[in-house]
This record gives sequence, structure tokens and C-alpha cells, in this order.
Amino acid sequence: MSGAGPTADRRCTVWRHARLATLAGPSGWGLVEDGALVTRGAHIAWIGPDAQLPSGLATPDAHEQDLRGALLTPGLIDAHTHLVYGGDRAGEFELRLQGATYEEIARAGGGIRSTVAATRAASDDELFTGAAQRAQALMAEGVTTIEIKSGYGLSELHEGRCLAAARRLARELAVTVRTTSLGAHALPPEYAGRADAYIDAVCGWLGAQQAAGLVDAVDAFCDTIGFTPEQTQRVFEAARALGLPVKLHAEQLSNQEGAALAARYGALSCDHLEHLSDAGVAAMRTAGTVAMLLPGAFYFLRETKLPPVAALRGAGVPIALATDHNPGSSPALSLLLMLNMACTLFRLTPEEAFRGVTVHAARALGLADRGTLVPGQRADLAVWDAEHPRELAYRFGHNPCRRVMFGGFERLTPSGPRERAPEAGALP
Ligand code: DI6
Ligand code: FE
Repeated sequence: MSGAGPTADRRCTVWRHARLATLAGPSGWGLVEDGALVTRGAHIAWIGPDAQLPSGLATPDAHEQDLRGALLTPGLIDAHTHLVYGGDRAGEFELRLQGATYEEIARAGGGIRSTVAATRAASDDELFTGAAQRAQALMAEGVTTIEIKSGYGLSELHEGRCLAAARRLARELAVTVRTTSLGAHALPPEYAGRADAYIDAVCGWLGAQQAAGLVDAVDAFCDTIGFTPEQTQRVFEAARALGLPVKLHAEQLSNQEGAALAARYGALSCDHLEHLSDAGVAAMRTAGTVAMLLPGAFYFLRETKLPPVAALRGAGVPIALATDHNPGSSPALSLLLMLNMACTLFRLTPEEAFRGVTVHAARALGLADRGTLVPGQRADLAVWDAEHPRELAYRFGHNPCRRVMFGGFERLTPSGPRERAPEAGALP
């Protein structure tokens, strides 16, 4: 566990006397008792037992921080959110508690489409401010990377405004944002009865979104109240033509064999998956696609059909977890709560759950530079008031995050700005 690179005179921090959960290697926590970790610039330069900390590794002006036994882990990654939208759906929540189903509300023109109306009516600043507040709630729990989907604008103009708000978050907050274009989330009212024409429009505006630097990946909602596999495939073809990776909201409410379709396009992840078939599991394994489980939506929609965790585990499909934060099916703003829910509801082990918001979440975003504490990885770190990482999945409604380092700079508070302006090139 060594490997300082030859990078010159960049600012260093030496974290000493920490319990490290490195997640290095294919399984296990990778625990190092009384460990040390050296960051240089935006990256991890060295990690290992404190007693083996090499002298002369850090620059003379390095900040030295004694963590006195606190737990140090990779920063957390929320790899599936819909953070940018207007309004809320608390009234719909009440309707569902009185017996209306999510599908019934959607078919009656509520659901996603009511959020679309509120999103279109919101100003750019309102979209940004609402999303920033939600992002900071996630960041307070040690989140350093967030994926944000569009999908509540549903026109070229409004989808672009939502993706631009997501990009602005990355400029103004100390967090990495990956954007996903989800025009194929629901049918907007002006295209009622013309789903194929709407899909043509979605495919048509992807190129301009990409040219504007607004999109890192493409997603769709393939389900009875979403789009058909054929329509989904057309979106995937358009993404492939542009060289954009795909992912899919698959088998959430029904089995459309969407996961197998997505796997044929080399999808980064398939998400939800309660109704995933054995064929879908096999296709995901072959393609190396991550299974993104979303316990917040399962819980909030009071679903009873469990995702096939044993089959995914048996096939060696990497499992990730995310909040799926959105106003309709998962208004959750705690990734730590998802750890607990994934264990209690889906029977993941605490280690599987934690890998799901670190290593496997990074993979679901196609990011190879984060998710573990290994030399060369980004210095995205979280310090916890905990003795063992399993405690992060055990307690709920409790936030033990004490400090966060983002790309080699400590945030002033866990959700706050960087302690000082970044050096050019040090941050994404
Ligand atoms: N599945 C979901 O759970 C979210 N989107 C999707 O395709 C829900 C979005 C919403 O209800 O606003
Ligand atoms: Fe979602």
C-alpha cells in the first residue's frame, strides 16, 4: 500500500491516526487500523499504516491532521438523482395514502407531468437554488459526487435549462456533478398520443445538448407508464451515434426486458430492477452493467416485489445504491438512509451497501478515479464519528459525517465551499 507518484510540489495534507476503510480489492472493507493517508494536489499520494508513513513524502508545508481514531472513507457517490425540478408532490403523497396508485395518478395527468409544469414555470435561478439546497443536504453526509438527470423539462428548451442548472451546481458547490439527459422520462402533454414523434424530438436534441457540454450520459424510462423497448432502443441508437454512454430506468413497475436491451448497448447501469428477469441478470453480467438499486423509491411507493438480490449477487453483477431523489417516488435526501434501507429491505450486507455508494457507484458513472482509497485516486474523503464503517449502515436518521475533503481541498463544513480557491487544473 504505497505508491507516491512523482508529481511535483503540490500542496499536501497528511491525515494521521485514522481508521481507514479503503475498499481496495474485490471484497472486504480494506480496514487499516491506525492508518495514515497523504494527499498531494487533487489525489491520494500514499496510504498505509501510520507507523510506516515515509518521511520526506509530504512537502514541508504539508497540513498534518490527527484524526485520533476517527473513520476515514472515500467520499460517497449518489449515482442516480433527479435533483433539478420545480414544486413538490406532497399532495400526491396524500392521495396515494388514501388509496390512489402511482400509476393511476400518472395516467390521470399528475405524477411526473405535474412536476413538468412546475419546472417549466420556474426561473433558472429557482431551479438552481432548489437543486443546490438539495445537493447540500446530500453533501452534508459526505457525498462528493452526484449524478443529476434532466427529465422534468421535456422540451429542448426546458431540458437544456435543467441540465445547465446541474452544471452550475458543479461550478458553485464543492462537488462533482455528472449529468444525464432523460428526455424520455414521460410524455409531455403537447405530444399526447404521439409518443413516437416525441422520441424523434428527444433523439434530435441530444446532439445540441452534447455540443453545449451539457450531457455525460443518456437515460430513459422503459415501463408501462414510460416508453416501450422499441422507443427506448431508438434513444439508445441516437446516444450511440454520438458516443454517449447509456443507462436505463428498467423493470421498476413491470418487466419489459429493458435491462437486457440496455445491456446490449453496454449500459453503465440499469436502475430500479424490482421486476428484473433471470435473462436480464445474465445480460447485465455479460455486459458488465451495474445494478442500481433504489430502496427509497421501493419504500415510498410501498412496493412489495423485491429486486433479485441473490441472483445479482450470485452472478457477480456489481450492485450500487442511490437516493433516486425526485419529488414523486423518492423525496429522500439521505444517502446514509439508503444504506440502512438496502440492508433492512433488500438484505444487502453493510459492506455490500457501502460498496454500492462508493466503488460500484463510481463504476455506474464510468468514473475510474474514485470510490476507493488507493494511491492515484482522487482525494475525495469523508471523516466520520464512527469506529467501524458498518455503523454507517446501522444507524438511521443520524449524520456522523464530520469533515469532507473534495479533490484535495477540505470543505469549510461537510456541505460547505472549499477552504480556498482551487489551483487551476486541480478540480474537474
Ligand atoms: N421512476 C421513478 O421512480 C422516478 N422516475 C422514474 O422513471 C419517478 C419520477 C417522478 O415520479 O417524478
Ligand atoms: Fe430515477
